[in-house]
Amino acid sequence: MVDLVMEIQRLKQERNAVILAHNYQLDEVQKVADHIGDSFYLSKVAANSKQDVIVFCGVRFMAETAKILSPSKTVLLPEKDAGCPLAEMITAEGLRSLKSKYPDVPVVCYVNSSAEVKAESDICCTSANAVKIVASLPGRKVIFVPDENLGDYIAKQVPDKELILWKGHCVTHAKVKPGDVNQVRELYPTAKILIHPECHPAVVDLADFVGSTSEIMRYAKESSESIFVIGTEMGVVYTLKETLPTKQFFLLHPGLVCPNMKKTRIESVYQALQKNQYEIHIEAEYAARARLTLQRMLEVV
Ligand code: CIZ
Repeated sequence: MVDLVMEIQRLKQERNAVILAHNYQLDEVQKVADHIGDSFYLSKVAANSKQDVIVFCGVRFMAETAKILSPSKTVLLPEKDAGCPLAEMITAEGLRSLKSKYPDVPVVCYVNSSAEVKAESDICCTSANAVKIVASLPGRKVIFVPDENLGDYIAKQVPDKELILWKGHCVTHAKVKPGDVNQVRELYPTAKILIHPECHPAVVDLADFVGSTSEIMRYAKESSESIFVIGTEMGVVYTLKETLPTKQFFLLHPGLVCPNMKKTRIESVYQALQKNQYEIHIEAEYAARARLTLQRMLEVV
């Protein structure tokens, strides 16, 4: 039987490739990755990497972001159907129609969006820098797409802004209800409950800490507490258990499993390197504008 880990290492050398894995990837994929992190961190790694080939273990918008920022590199998404329902909740046409109702209002798009939607926006953001990006814009009104839960969270952090929100949401984070938080508080009264801002506002209101995946991980590392309940995708619990073995981590809700993130298996990574699949191409028509939207974000944070 082929030792996939060894074969992946061999192909990586042969093809001068780097493997990037999002925090939400399966344990077996994180184990063969050269870098693990959120989409923003991984895109910066991709842009600065010396390798010719980037295998992006995540979902489509993440691999697209890496390609937009590194146009001369070959970017591979190991599972071609690994999409993001949230990113698919808005189209460029829908955004153009919203913009026509609010001329001159700047548009911030969450990184969970297609290249076409990015091209139609003024500046991009991730959950780690969304508050800073919105606060940096001139004027009172801001159009924020496509995650209305994250938008609601930002609006509360930047009260001098009026956010015009698109009605999109992450179907995985939306599974958590306030009752789930109350239940775990009873079960683990000393635990700190760390929640992603893609959860519903009524859930976010009950958190001890709200943050992106990288912020949740930093909080758990720096905290003097030892028990944590994690309100984001279960891949983060895997990384936390690996990196902080003396602390205890529990998943807030059993449904916090993104089926698209879990499509990528170690076999998919092997096939990606062996067959050069599935290569990301961005239409020239909107690649340059999408790059500007991402570069503006990089200038602020
Ligand atoms: O930006 C990312 O990678 C996502 C989708 C979530 C997060 O909080 O890291």
